[in-house]
Amino acid sequence: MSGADVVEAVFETVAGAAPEIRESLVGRRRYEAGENPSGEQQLAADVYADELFEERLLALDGVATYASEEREDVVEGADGDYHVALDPLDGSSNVKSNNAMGTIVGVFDAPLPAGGESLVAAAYVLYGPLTTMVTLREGTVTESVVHEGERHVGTADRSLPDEPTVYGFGGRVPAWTDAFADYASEVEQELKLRYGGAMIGDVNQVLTYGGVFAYPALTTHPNGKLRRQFEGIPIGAIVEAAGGASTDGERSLLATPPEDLHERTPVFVGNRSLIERAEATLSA
Ligand code: P6P
Repeated sequence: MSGADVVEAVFETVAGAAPEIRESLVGRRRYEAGENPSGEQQLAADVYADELFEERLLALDGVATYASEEREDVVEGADGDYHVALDPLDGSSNVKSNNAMGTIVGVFDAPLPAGGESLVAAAYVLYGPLTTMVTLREGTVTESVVHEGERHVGTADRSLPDEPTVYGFGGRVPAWTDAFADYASEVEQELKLRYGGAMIGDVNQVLTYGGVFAYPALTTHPNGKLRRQFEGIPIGAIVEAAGGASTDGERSLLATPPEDLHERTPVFVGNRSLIERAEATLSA
């Protein structure tokens, strides 16, 4: 299979699983005994989604390994040239409050952990009032509605609006650094707050309305909360391809390969002007 065929097969598999993932949430809102490698409690839904995606993605020709936010190590499959990094249910804590959450996918042509230079495709599924899927391949960002596991293209070439409208900043305000608090106080005067507690829902607002999403370095968590491999790189690539920008506070999220599969990074994505201001304020 060509690389394009493998990417399409990954996208089809993830979209195809969306109805089952939605259905699986019913009755799986309880926390399991275990924690994920980031030390976060796992919902039964997290474990179910992770096992479903592992089985189906490793069954694809060309997919050599599977890694997920929910498991310590990379899982070896059959021979292949591509490596899939997944956040099976990003924002799963939102299941209990019935708020939006998503699945994040990165397809790499190098063994994981791998950086932006090895990313060949990325996508996210947003389980909101509708199920939608945003995909990045060959530089183009496409948004589709997923109905009965099939993608129906809505916007063939999604790009950020030139004028930003919304912002969403994570972390508790008392834990914000002084520099980030200065940046936030400027942005709060200009944009509308949209923060839902699941990165995918908040990033999709930025992609739709323009603006900035950030989960910054905190005084309590100097590397922030989000994972570079599973969240920062694929989402940073999607927003950059849509005409926006990303940063970890110093440089594009695609510029620094993760040393550890589960390492955390500060994440800023959105309109380029807002990202540049963030870097300027944080480096002052
Ligand atoms: P907080 C969800 O757990 C997640 O990893 C991201 O999806 C989201 O942006 C962030 O954590 C929310 O964190 O501290 O607001 O609960």
